[in-house]
Amino acid sequence: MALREILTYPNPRLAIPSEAVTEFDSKLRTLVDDMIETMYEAPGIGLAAPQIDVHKKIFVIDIDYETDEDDPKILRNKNPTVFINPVIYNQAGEILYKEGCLSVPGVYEEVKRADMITVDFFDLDGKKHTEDFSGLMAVAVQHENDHLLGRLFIDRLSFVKSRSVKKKIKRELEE
Ligand code: QAP
Ligand code: CO
Repeated sequence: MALREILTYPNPRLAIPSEAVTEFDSKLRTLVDDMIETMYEAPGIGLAAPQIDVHKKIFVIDIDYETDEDDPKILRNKNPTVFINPVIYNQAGEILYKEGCLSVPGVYEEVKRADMITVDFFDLDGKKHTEDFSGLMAVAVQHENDHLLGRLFIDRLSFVKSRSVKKKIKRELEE
């Protein structure tokens, strides 16, 4: 197990579209283990492979875990789901959620997404799953799937808001 470095905006490598996974082997398991470890350490509730500069269609999500009140290093109720080669369809309803992203640290903005989705995806054993998601899990899946397309949540804000958020980040990096 190893921690991987997380790319941050405006790194242009975050815009590279990911390719499908073809080999369900031990190398894939090690990569996913590292992604899960990196997500919990951050800490975050989702991480996509391109965020650690691996441009493959993989993301991990865990919206269930909790950190110990006394020792934030202790995590309880871990329940990570691994999504490989996901395809989202049957998008319905609307949900507004104030999103953040480990690749855009310190920025939180409301994004409108579908509130009900169906997702086809593969697990580490290469087994196909079809599952429905709503609420925070639907938001997380759409957010992470955007990473596989080379898109960030700050690309989904209004034209004016998106431009001002990006300018602010770049300005703060120059200081
Ligand atoms: C994506 O986001 C997501 O700015 C996962 O300083 C977002 O884990 C899924 C984080 C919204 C569902 C709803 C962000 C940590 C973590 C920061 C994250 C930060 C530290 C973001
Ligand atoms: Co993100």
